[in-house]
Amino acid sequence: MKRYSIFSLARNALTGHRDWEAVWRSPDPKPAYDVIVLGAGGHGLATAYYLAKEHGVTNVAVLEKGWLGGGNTGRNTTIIRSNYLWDESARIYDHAVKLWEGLSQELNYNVMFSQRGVMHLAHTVHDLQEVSRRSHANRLNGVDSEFLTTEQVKAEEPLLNISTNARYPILGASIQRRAGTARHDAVAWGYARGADAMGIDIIQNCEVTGVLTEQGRVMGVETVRGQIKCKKLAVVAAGHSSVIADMAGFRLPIESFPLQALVSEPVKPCVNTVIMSNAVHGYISQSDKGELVIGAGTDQFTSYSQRGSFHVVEHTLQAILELFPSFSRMRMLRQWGGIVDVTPDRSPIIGKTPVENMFINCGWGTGGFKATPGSGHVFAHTIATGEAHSINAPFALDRFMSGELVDEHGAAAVAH
Ligand code: FAD
Ligand code: PYC
Repeated sequence: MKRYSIFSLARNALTGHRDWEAVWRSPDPKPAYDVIVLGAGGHGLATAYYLAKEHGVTNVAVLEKGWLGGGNTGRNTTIIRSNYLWDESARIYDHAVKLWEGLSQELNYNVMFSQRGVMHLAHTVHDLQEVSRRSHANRLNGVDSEFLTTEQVKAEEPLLNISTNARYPILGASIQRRAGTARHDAVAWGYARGADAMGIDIIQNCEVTGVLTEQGRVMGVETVRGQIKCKKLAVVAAGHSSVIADMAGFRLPIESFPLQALVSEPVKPCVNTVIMSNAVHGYISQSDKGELVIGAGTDQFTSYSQRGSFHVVEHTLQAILELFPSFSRMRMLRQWGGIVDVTPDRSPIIGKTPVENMFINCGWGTGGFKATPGSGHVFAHTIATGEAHSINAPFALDRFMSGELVDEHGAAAVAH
């Protein structure tokens, strides 16, 4: 890898960056690959990276209809935590947190993982019961969690309104201190650079328009750049997963909804942790640039629009102002939406499909960013060996036939 001095950075800035070496190649597709990964979000790129790194599978193409990281990976609010209720979830999300802890070193790329803590506020007796039940369950699974009183919450976040006259007074909170945030784009870029360096072809502007099958087995894909054959196909298309499944002739228990977020103008550091509240229905953190990063639940209607409805933004800001009245004069800078793929039990689907050698990783809904490294890691194992890793075995598609659901509605923390 070429290194640049401060002088060459300045020279490049003044000459239109003409001499900069691209961080990854932009190859033409080959006629055939051992594995095609469909979707260059964080999960797809991590899958490709671990296929090469841990399984020596390098004859791989990652096909992306837009630009890499331009889907939910580049649109999310970057909250990372592993405080889910059930053992199965604790295992997969904490596997991811452990990988996050070493990811900047692993990729030699600063993903800005910041373990600033994630708080879940409790405003009612029911909230207190839910938060403490989950906290106990977390600790039994080796996932750190503490309970905070109202005063301890205030000490963490001095700007929070703890008045007992509030519509939803703050009665306490749980906090996971190993949880936090990371830089979303950097995760995609770090994995892309690492995968490319091991020989994987990342092909952007290459939409998959059809799945080729013969006698129930995947043979390749039809794309806007022609047909590409493959021995194995790994679909990691988030909000478009059911569109791809439809191309291959099967249905997924997935609904796609817009999920929105917004950021304020930058201000000096004033929010220390990530604060989530199910009762008022909003969450907030502060980026390293100083912007307040704000979001809430999904829109009510299924859609493939990456914008979302205006009243959801209004509702979200009302919720944030209940928690932080002093933000009432902040100005909002940007708002956007992504398309999230929601399963009936709010847990992901990772594993085989009814089509032989076609694998799927989807259904992360509003909460898959946090799982990116862990998801890619176990999915690569599943693709390379043809068998589920013990961590992703409970998340097979057939749980919707057997009824062995992993119900994480409560821990999803964002209503959907
Ligand atoms: P994506 O990044 O969406 O990647 C899928 C890729 O597939 C896309 O790039 C898409 O263009 C490509 N694709 C689709 N169809 C085709 C096709 N036919 N051909 C080729 N390519 C195709 N999660 C958290 O853990 N914490 C959060 O704080 C959080 N906040 C969120 C806030 C918002 C506003 C949104 C929208 C989501 C949030 N999420 C959060 C969820 C998280 O963003 C996703 O679960 C996660 O990023 C999914 O990653 P992915 O790689 O599977 O999907
Ligand atoms: O899963 O923690 C989460 C989350 C926060 C915001 C959106 N998703």
